[in-house]
Amino acid sequence: MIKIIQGDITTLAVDAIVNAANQVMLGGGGVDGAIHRVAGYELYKACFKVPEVSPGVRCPTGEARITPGFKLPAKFVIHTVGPVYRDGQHGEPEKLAACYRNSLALAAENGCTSIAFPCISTGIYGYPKEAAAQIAVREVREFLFPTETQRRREEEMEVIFCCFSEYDANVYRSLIA
Ligand code: AR6
Repeated sequence: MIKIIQGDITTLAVDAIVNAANQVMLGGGGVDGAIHRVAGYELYKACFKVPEVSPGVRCPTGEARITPGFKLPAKFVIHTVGPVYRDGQHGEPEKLAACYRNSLALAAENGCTSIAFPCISTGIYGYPKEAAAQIAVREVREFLFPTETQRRREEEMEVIFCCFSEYDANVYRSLIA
């Protein structure tokens, strides 16, 4: 099931909320800052323990890592790193799609039956909202209702697009009639 809500992702009592993090994974502005503030210092410590894959990089762009949610109502935080938008010709769509795919896979691996996404990359990283939403919806649909032989996840996973603004929520509503 796909749901669109407008609100603050840190208030959602779901199995996993997704964080639009950066490669260092130690907090930042935007939704990342909000998640760390509510989750508390334990989240910082858990992120710090995530091994670096190269100096200063705990999560490369497009990949995802999981931690507990600590003081959040959500059980887990899935940290993913969206692409910084340049012109759309530098692999940004593929990287953004990978964020959704890898986050959904990690949620499923960890037994989650509900997951909420913010509008990854569309804040500080500057990804155009409509284009980003199209990718988000396409990837979630592909995960929930695959066309080929893969398992349908429709009944196993509730996916929430948690939009901070009414504008963003309307962008998603226009894609999910
Ligand atoms: N709940 C839901 N959505 C939110 C919240 C919230 N509490 N707060 C902001 N948003 P951004 P990015 C929305 O900038 O573009 C950080 O510094 C916001 O309105 O948080 O992927 C990281 O550390 C927008 O729609 O993430 C990285 O360095 C969306 O979340 C960098 O920003 C994403 O905006 C990542 O930039």
